[in-house]
Amino acid sequence: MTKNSYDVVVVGAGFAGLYMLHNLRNRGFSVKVFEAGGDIGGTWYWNRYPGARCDVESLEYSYQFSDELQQEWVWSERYATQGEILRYAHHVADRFDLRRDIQFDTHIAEMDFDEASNSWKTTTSDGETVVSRFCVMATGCLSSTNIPSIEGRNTFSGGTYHTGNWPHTEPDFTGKKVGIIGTGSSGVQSIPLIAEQAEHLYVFQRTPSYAIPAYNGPYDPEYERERKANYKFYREEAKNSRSGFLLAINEDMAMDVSDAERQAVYEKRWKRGGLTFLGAFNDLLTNKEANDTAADFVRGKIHDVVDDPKIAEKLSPQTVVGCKRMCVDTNYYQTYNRENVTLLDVSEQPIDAITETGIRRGGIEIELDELVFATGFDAMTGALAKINIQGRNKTTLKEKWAEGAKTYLGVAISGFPNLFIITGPGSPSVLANMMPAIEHHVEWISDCINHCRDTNCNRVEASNDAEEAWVAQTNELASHTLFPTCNSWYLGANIPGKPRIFMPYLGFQRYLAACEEIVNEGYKGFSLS
Ligand code: N01
Repeated sequence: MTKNSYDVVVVGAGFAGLYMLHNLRNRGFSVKVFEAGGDIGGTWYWNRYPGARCDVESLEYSYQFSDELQQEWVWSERYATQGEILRYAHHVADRFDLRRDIQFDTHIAEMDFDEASNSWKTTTSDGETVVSRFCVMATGCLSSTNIPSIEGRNTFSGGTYHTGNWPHTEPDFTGKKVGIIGTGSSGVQSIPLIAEQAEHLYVFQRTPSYAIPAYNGPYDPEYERERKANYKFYREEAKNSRSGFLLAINEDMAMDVSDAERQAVYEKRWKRGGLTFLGAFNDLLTNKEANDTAADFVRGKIHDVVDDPKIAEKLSPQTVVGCKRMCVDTNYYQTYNRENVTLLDVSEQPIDAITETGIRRGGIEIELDELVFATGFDAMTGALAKINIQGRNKTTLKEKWAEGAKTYLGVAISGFPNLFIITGPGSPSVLANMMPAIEHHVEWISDCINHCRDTNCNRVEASNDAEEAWVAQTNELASHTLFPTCNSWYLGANIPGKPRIFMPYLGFQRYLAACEEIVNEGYKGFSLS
């Protein structure tokens, strides 16, 4: 007979689910992990589009819970490819013998809390049920793909793809007319490579992105040796930062220095490449005047690279830099100098419809053989919303979050006892380096479950008051920044009808301190019974 009762059920076998399993298992808990994909890896299992890479440096985008692991794994490049990151995930799963507790190709349909027994019943879409005292949602922040409802969407007769659900057999675009909708990070990474293969690539851009060159390349062995020798120091430094990675934020204010000094700082950051550009000055995300100087600098770089000034202008964002996540690119702007690439501005002239043979825009049909959606995700809440989660008093999470996601610490939800989320809305998650953010949550949740076992408690639940105060604080922190000024997925603004509420908690170090304090004060804001 199959076992159907566990201490903990974990949903998702990406980096969060894998470490959750390992950590709980080490503490003697019985754990069952369900994964919708055919294998481990989460984001890196699904996002296998051409050019998919991490925009955080490899030596930082990796687990630190095992020193042997971090010493033995050798990253080949500054920014690892999707394939290399997935190989790393496989190495972790093999090293810690994780697969035996993971059930693949399994979607979770329903989760119901039973108040009498203080346990959850989890039901798969095949009708299999398991019971557990605790559930941990490791379902990811960017895992529920968004395909916009453009008229005629399902009538296209060629191949259609979403970057976040890319086929395992690589499509061959050779000799094909390809259309791509979307110019966020996924579009920016895939467009240069698709353009190299396709006969012609049509890019449908609604809002241009700011992209900073990656200057990717192999790691200098000496740099890697030094980093690894001092990993403890660098990991601590990152924890004591705003974002969980080594952005090296310049404490100067942009408007306190001369124009020439400012330009020199931007130039230096630009030459280093990557997201550290945003750390050029301390006030880039709080002072619009300061931000404008960074925006002007990037726009100038776009004009330097793109031959046709009209195309350069269309590619130049007018929004706040960093308000949407910046992209890290390789040859993105250069791609628009190719003769087989056409940029179509759909903010000026929207798409009328997708047709059987292409895309109609302004009454003119652009014939396509293949269509790629690089249109992003229903971020942070989308994957949870797909599961019918029913807490106390038969209230569903969908009902609870109808006006916007509310959590305590981004980890727990009032009315949903014994349920935890890894990197949920209300935690730094997507505005931090995901790996330390995940590890911190896993360890915090595991400590909490362990504490419950030690103190014979059967139910852990966030109080409504603590949750309200946390949501207010999350919004308050965002209100002092420029983040709420654009229609980003951080606000849910990319999904029609989604309540507009700033979801990530700003400040990694501040967040870690808050979580620690809550534990030190006897799990303040939680009731344990
Ligand atoms: O998605 P996005 P993404 N008609 O939401 C456009 C992470 N990530 O998959 O801005 C026309 O950023 C939309 O236009 P607009 C990273 O955190 C990381 O690219 O809404 N266009 C936008 O251009 C990132 O931020 C890496 O006007 C439509 C695009 O689609 C996050 O994932 C790599 C449209 C969506 O951009 C999401 O990135 C990849 C419509 N109806 C992703 N609807 C790394 O490097 C949407 N768009 C680690």
